[in-house]
Amino acid sequence: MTSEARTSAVPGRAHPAGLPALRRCLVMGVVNVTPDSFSDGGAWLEPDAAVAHGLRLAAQGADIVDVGGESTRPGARRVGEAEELRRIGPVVSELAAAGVLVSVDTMRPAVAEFALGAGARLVNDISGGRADPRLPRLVAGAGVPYVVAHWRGHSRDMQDRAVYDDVVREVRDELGRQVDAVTAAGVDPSMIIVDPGLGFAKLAGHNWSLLAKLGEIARLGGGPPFPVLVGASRKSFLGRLLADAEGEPRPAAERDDATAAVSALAAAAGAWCVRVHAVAANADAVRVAARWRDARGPGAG
Ligand code: PMM
Repeated sequence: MTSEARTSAVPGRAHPAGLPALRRCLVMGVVNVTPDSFSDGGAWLEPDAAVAHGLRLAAQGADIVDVGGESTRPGARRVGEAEELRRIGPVVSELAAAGVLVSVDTMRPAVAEFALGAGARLVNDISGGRADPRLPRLVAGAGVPYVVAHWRGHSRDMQDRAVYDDVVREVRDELGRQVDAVTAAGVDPSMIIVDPGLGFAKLAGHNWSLLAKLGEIARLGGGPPFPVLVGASRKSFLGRLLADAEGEPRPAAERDDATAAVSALAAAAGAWCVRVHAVAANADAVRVAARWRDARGPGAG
């Protein structure tokens, strides 16, 4: 047993049942089975390529592999349910059969239901229960962990909704109401993971403000803090930060070092999981952060 493979949770932090309880931030590797995702669209559209990629991410240290069949990049139109199912079906089935801990990235009950039946163990709903209220009911019935992200509307026009006076307070309040709604639908609060939804109805400055206040995002309602998932990987606010002298944003494929820096900082601040495209560097980053937290002692982050 390695020093991190203990069953005890990080003190004061919840670990949803059925997911690894490690003394470090988890790493979720991304497999987008889409032609049009902003960072890796088209790369894993063929089922065999997607499965091979998921297995590679697991071998590189992904604790969870997140499989999605619908792009949510700003401006994206929705894909049909049958097409989403066709994309993710064989990939979820084969990865789960190979022993990978699979999550399904979907807003659709039928897609989640298929994926759970095929062995997925976590539902990642970027709409946090808002796109289809039947999804939280399905998750409640299945008794699986549920990622509830802050969300204001579908990708097509979501950036028109990126208007805040105080982004941390408003995201916290709105996410709190989303959590109330999914618990009212029957989801056990101990199975909820919250997510600030970076880039979803948020401009660059909003994302930075939320990252700087992850602890506040975790504390919704009066109970213990919720585990927080952070999805910063390759997002455009990193490209903008690293723009060249002409102001041209750094391309998505060249944002992995910056992503690992965010992962280290988020994990040191107490994030429960980072969702990333390039697993190896981020798996190292969360281990650095865990050691950093240990050295700082109790009460850190
Ligand atoms: N971001 C994307 C997709 N799914 N899920 C969660 N929980 N959090 C996120 O921030 C998130 C997500 C968009 O990124 P991608 O197109 O590179 O997958």
